[in-house]
Amino acid sequence: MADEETTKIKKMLEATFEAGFKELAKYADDLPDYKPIVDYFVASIFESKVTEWKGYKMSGQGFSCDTMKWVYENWTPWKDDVIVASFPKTGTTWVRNIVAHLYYRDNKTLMEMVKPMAMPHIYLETGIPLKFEILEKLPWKRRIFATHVSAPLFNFEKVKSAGAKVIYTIRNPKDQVVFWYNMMQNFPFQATDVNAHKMYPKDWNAFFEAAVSGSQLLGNKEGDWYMDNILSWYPHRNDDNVLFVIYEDMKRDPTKEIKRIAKFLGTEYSDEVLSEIVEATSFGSMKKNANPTEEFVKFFRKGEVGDWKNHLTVAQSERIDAIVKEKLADTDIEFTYEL
Ligand code: PPS
Repeated sequence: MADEETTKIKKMLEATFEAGFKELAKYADDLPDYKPIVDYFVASIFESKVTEWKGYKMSGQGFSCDTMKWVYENWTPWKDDVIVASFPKTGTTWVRNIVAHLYYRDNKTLMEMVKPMAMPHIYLETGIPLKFEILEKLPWKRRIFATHVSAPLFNFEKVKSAGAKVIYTIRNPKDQVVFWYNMMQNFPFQATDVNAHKMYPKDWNAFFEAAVSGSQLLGNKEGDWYMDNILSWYPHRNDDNVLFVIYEDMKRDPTKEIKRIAKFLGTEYSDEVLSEIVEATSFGSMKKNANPTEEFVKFFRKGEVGDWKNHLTVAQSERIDAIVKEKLADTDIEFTYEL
């Protein structure tokens, strides 16, 4: 990427993240200086740095094993905080938005705070720990976070004893890899960022290979892919404070699934209100309401089930079938590849 273009994007990202902080600062009296978070985050998007903890690795885009280790050891959630756990691109943002509507719909201020509560705050493992100091000063009683890490990096005991809840989302891996490819094409990696180019090649076939062979470091062990992330969370599926949600089920019957989430959170609403929430969290509404970072990476792409048929070769599709069969043999998970 040319220097001029890099500087332009850098400035745009800095301005976007700073604007998010300024927006949040309206709701708190004395926010600490947030510049170090912005600087860290922007640098990490442009030049990925591999971090490692317990044999699990993360690389760039604001994600850091150092931050996750800090979270594991030092951060305690609040009662009824929700953490949406997922492998990337499986419905995290949709579920976070549903929870936001269920939790905040009667409070205008909290609803306003949802949009700036975006990157670099939302993932437990993004940014630097200073962000938690900032979030603690804001006037919400229940927060909504996300995480992409494998379960061993997540402090279940602490989360449970604090009374916080976890929603784990699952989506069929063929649509997942297609979305992931499309989004990563919009990332402004530097030509010198060898690591990022190895993990996210421009060529579709090479990208597919990097994904399924576990070369992308997203809080996993090298060689582990999406199925290993599922396997790590699967033993917790029946924990009292954990709910598994399936993207394709939400597409098939959003009212039913939103009702299930509402019940899990203890926030039951009338059918009329639920249908308002279904509408407010539909793909069309969320796309219209996208924040600047989401617009930048063209985040709301299609939101469909089965788009993989336009991208995967027969061999690639069969490769995923074989991995799923091998890895998930001892689970009751069955993916839905078309509706
Ligand atoms: S991330 O970056 O990991 O948080 O991505 P994630 O939110 O998990 O997944 C992004 C995909 O979810 C789609 N999406 C939705 N689909 C249907 N309805 C709603 N409301 C919705 N919101 C987000 C988003 O468009 C990405 O999928 P694709 O298929 O690429 O469009």
